[in-house]
Amino acid sequence: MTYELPPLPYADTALEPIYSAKTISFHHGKHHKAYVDNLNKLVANTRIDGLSLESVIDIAAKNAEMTGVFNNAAQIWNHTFFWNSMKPDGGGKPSGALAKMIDEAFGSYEKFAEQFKAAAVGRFGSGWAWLVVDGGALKIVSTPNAETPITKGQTPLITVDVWEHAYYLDYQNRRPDFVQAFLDKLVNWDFAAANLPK
Ligand code: MN3
Repeated sequence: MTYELPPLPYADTALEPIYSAKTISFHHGKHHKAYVDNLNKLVANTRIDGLSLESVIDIAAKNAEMTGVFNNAAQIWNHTFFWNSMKPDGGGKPSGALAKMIDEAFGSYEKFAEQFKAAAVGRFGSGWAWLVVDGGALKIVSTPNAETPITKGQTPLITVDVWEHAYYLDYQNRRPDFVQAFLDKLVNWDFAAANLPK
């Protein structure tokens, strides 16, 4: 098997009670793992088997007949990025250079949070909300299904998964409550700062 499920960057209980071990066990252990298992099956004995995940995503994004490969590879990448976008005792306002960039781009942290939440809640069906750097500027974007900013020349800083499987066990249909909790108590600004283009 070429591609492996990356381990979580913390224990499965580390985000309790905001994000339960039960949700993580399904989300990482079943959903994320299924994308890995599917990709391994799809690329077995093909010319792209063994390429980096980013290369597979890039090639598949440009080939209409590779939708299945794209969906599974991009979902692996997006989920790994999502796990790293959270940490125990995370959330709240960032500090340092990132805080200054957010103030400059959005007016204030509060305005950023409002727009990020609107992007996450407003994504119809399944997808993702992201804070990205695009052409040197911070932007909030949302992508449907497996789509990912890395195929659009954007540099992701953080993401929140708004597929129902990401929050249903803990928040049922209350996506806005999940996104608010993500911003207030989970988001890992150290990871976001480390992703800023040098
Ligand atoms: Mn998910």
